[in-house]
Formats: sequence, C-alpha cells, structure tokens
Amino acid sequence: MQTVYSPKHALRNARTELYGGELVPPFECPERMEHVLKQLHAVQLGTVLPPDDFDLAPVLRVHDPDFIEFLETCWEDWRKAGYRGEAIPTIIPARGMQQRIPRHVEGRLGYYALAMETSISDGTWEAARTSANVALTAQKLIHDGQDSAFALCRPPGHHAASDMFGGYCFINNAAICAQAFIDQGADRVTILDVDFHHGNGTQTIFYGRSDVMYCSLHGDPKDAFPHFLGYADETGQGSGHGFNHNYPMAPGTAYSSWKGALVDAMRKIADYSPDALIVSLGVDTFERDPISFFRLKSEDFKHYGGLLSGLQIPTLFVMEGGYAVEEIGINTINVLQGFEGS
Ligand code: SP5
Ligand code: ZN
Repeated sequence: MQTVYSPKHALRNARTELYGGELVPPFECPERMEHVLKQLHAVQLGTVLPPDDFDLAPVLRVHDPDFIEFLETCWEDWRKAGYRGEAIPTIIPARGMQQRIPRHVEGRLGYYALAMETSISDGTWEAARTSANVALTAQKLIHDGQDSAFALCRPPGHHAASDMFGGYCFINNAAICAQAFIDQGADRVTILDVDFHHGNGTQTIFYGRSDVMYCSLHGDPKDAFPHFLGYADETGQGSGHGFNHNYPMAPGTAYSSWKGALVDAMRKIADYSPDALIVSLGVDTFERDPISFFRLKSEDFKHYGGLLSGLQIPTLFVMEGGYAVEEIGINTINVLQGFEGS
C-alpha cells in the first residue's frame, strides 16, 4: 500500500492545549508522525509519496468559504490585535445568543470554534492545507485504480465541520475525500470512523445525505469528547435518514465488544455496497492512550485491519487521532498490515 505524507505537518506545532484548567503541551504533536513513519519503513509497507498541490476547490466543496478565510487569516489578525499567546477562544455564541459573525478576531475565533482545547498558532493554516492535499493525493490513487492507500494526515480532520474547528482538527480530510469521490462519479461512499472520538464534523457534513454513509465507533458522548454529538439515536435527517450509524461504547470497552460493533457496521456497509470506503483511522482506542478509555491491544489493530479487507471495497485510510506516542506507529501500521494480510 502506498502512503502519502508531507513533512510540512510539522508547521502545526502549537505550544498550548487547554487541558484540565492548565495550558499543557498538545497531545496532538509533530512527534506522532515520526513514529508512524519509522514503523512504516520498518515493515516496508510500501512507497511514500509527497502530496500534489490541489487548489482549495475540493476543500470548498465541503467547507464554508468564510471559515476557510478565517483559518487563513486568524493568526495574523490575532497578532495584530496585540495578543502575545496562541489564539484560544474566550467566548462562543452559546444558547440564546446571536449567530452573527463579529468583526474582532476574538469574536470570529469564538464563532468558528467548537472546542477550546485547540489553540491556533503560526503555521497552523499551512499545515492544515497540506494535510488536505495529502488526503486528496491518496484519494486520487484510489480513483486511479489502487485498491488501497494511506493518507498520513496531520493535523487530523474528523471533528472539523463545514464552519467549525476544534478537537485538534481544522479541515475535514475524510469529508473532502468523500466529496471528491462523489464529484468524480461515485454513487455511494462510506466513511467508517474508528477513532476513539465521535467524528462530529463528518457526521454533520453528511447528515442530510444518502450518498455518503457515516458509521462511527466511539466513546459514549455522555463520558467522552465531543460530548454533544454521537448518540445512537442520531440516524440521519431527510434523505439522509438511515445513513448515519453511531456505536457509542462505555468506559473500559475491550476488543471483543468493540469488534462486535465493527462487525455490525461492516454488515451495514456491505448492504450499502459503496464504490469506496474511507476509514477515519484513529488509534486512540489503544489501552494506554492518555486521553481515551477503550482497551484495544496492539495485536487487535492487526486483527480488525484483516476484517476490513474482507469487505473487498477500495479503501482509503485517513489518519486521525492516537496519542500514546510511543505506540502510535505500531498500532497504525498494524491496521494496514492486517488489511494487506501480512
Ligand atoms: C482527532 C482527535 O482524536 N481529537 C480528539 C480531541 C480531544 N480533545 C479533548 C480531550 C479532552 C480529554 N478529556 C478526558 C481526560 C481523561 N483523563
Ligand atoms: Zn480521537
């Protein structure tokens, strides 16, 4: 399997994450990619290609142009406002308030934020834009006939909605790839999200549509981020009804029950028979992930990679989360090796 990767991910190097009332070094850090690359080379997964430069057109098929302009200009505006730290929202348009876009950067930041842990820093936009190019380049490999490809994206994407960033995500890499498949003539695409967290952004983007099915296995929002979406009774709206499937699971969930949910989702995917499968691949389901509560072991990742290959659908893997930095390489590459049957 070929991988697409760019060293420009390292431009996303925020110093701060708001966590437990403190500003800590972000869990979503550049070192994550070094471990994935190291393991990828160790097992000789396949060649690593740089991304092509797509323009913003495929991004704007999913994201609001004003939001993208905000991401491009936020850091400069924040500095011009005289602030010395990283850009962290302090006020959001909460219940009962106006949903108008303010002029001041602090208002705009709150308007476009869905979570406050994700600081915007110098280089964030360039890294996010490159991450989208990585995803789109891997998508093109599948379009051109490969059975599988790995988009080693950083920053991740599945929390980003059409006009909101947060949860370490800015541009929804999986969503722009699903839309690209549709725009290139696919009738149906499935996004299977195995990251520990519910992909609220992806769900929301496709919630009213039947041409992109979303299935997600995740920590129950009663107990886990993003807390305000990801319940089992969210099944889609209008013509999207019946094309959204959530599998929220309790703290301590181990592989045997997680796999049960995966097999159920795979049955729905097989019935839907999509032209392409996009796997939002987060490995924060790992037992020692520092911010998550599932109990998957390293060998479980290989096992479910093998199950996924049984679907026999062209499959694009898109990197999402995973914060046990020492083990992220083994866990991620185990999925891909399992998929390849090696
Ligand atoms: C892409 C991705 O995996 N994003 C995850 C963003 C989660 N950010 C908030 C984390 C809050 C964790 N709180 C639980 C602490 C458990 N001790
Ligand atoms: Zn996650």
